[in-house]
Amino acid sequence: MKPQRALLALAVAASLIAVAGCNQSGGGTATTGSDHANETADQFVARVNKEMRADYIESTAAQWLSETYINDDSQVLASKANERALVKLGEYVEEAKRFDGQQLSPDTARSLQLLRLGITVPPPKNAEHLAELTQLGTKLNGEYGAGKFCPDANNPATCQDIGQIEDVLADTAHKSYDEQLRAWEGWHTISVPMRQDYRRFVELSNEGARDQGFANTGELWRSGYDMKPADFQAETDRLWGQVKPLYDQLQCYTKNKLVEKYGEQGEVRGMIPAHLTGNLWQQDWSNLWPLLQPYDGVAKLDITAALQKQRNEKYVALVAEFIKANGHDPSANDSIEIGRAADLAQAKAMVREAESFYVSLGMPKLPDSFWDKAQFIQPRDRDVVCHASAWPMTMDGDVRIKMCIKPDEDSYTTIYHELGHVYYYLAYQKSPALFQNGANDGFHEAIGDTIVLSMTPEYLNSLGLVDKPTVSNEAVINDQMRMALAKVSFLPFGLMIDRWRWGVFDGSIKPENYNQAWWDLKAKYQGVAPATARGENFFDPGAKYHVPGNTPYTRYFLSHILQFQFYKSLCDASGFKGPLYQCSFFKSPEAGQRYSAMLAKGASQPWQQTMKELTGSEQLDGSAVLEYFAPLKSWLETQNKGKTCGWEPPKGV
Ligand code: X8Z
Ligand code: ZN
Repeated sequence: MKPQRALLALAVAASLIAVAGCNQSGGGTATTGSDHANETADQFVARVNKEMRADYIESTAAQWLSETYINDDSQVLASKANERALVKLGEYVEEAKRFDGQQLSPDTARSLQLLRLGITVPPPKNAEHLAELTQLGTKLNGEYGAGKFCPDANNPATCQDIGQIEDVLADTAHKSYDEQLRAWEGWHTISVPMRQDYRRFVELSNEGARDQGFANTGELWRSGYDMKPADFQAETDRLWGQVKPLYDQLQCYTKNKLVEKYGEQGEVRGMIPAHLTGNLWQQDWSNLWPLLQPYDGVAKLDITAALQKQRNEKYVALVAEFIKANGHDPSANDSIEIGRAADLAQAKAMVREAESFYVSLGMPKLPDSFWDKAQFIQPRDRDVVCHASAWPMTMDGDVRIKMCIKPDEDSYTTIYHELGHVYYYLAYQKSPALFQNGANDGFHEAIGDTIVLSMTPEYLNSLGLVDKPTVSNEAVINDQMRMALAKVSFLPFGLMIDRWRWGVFDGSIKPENYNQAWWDLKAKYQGVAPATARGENFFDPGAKYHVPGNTPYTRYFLSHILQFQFYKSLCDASGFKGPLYQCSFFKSPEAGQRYSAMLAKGASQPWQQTMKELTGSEQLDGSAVLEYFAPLKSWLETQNKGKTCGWEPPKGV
């Protein structure tokens, strides 16, 4: 997702553009600055807030359609709506310049700052270039959503979409090295045609950034953190330095396990082969559980098996109902329909469970419109962007998620993640439009994940998803490993994507080196490498949603630090005493109150202040991550003793 600048950004979802509101309704032309030449700064901000709220509805609706019905027509509508929104945003930014140097109230000053910095795609002043930019953005996003690997180009029946490919990769226990490689390489064919469009997109976006007074788009993205862009970059380096020793232990343990299983093929010069982590991008290694589980036979943590069982029980019940109503067995077609009804019921039940967690903290139930309008499962009759997102459609209660939920652990935790965005939207929906955003974008990403950290074995057991937890050191290590495979593996990935994009935007990575630079960064940060040559005939960055979707990514790195800080504070608020990793603040109204108070602030003040109110500190700090994983870290160190760790870093990065 991309939740975010609600107004400035098509919130969430996928927008290529951080949009700010679009044209006036009623057929009038866009209001120009000259009509409002006598406005004070306060009046200007009040008008912008009002217009954004009104205009936002149209561009978001177009965006929603273009992602839930990918076709040429919906793409025209989405690009046009984004174009109008960006024209308007550019006008606001121009108009706001007349208040430069004036004495302003803190709220007005902050609003003007957010107006300028809350843009994801900066609009070029050249109208043709702006139109081209929005068209390319929509096209890239749609290409990713519709992406399929067709082993036999002449036979559409052989095509596999991302969901099918992910299912192959997820089954690390049963799929062979070659099967995994084929699936991984297959998905990376979808982005080959994006390369030229992406290159042009970068040129146009940079033109917009320069027109808005920034050196390039990357600098604009780094400017949204209430500190100097260079300081922000240094801050991310500092945080990575804090947690890298933990990651290195996990990387070493994983690599050696892969070598045990696959022999020489289990590593590439000390690095993990990119197709062997159970994940297309090596950002979450949960699917390597069968290989990496520390202690077999200690209480099972197989959430996926439990969810699949629930889904199958629903299917069986629906078949029985069908037979009772019709007096005969379902036909093949009926069975497909019944299967889909079971999928939908299961998906909604999973969302209900996540909702219950939030409600247990004192937050509201989701509105009826959510249940009517969200996309829960993948439609059968059209292409959609399956990548999960959460949407504040109207800034006034019509909140939705868009997912292709499957009965598995990944979907399950992603639902909790998406509802974090949704509850943020609901908490700040009464605020002025310009403040309807996260304290920073990392906060938005961290809300639901903080709750995922509260999914202890006890919590999962209370839902009937895992066995009754046993109390032992083995159980602790197993549980820590389960969390680390999702959270620790992610850390360097969260950093490297924008290290690549910042380089692309500032020109230090040239189009002719796009792929090389990508793999150099993956080697440097993650210690992963492709098993086969990935020359410049490929465009592997485009196979990761957020590149064609143009969603800044450092937010997720921040979130993976922040969520542990939030979790620690909410555990404290709930009165929990004990080792951090054992805490769940489920059913704690005290924690809920603290959390809700933070959410309601939105972007109305610098994030450091919001952070202080929740955690007592203004600093991002990786020490909560280290505190949480302390038992696992020493266990890994023991396991890795005498083993070969480390990898040969690429030259020149
Ligand atoms: O994109 C997402 C969410 C939507 S904001 C599903 N995430 C990142 C990803 O999938 O790459 C969540 C974790 C990282
Ligand atoms: Zn998100």
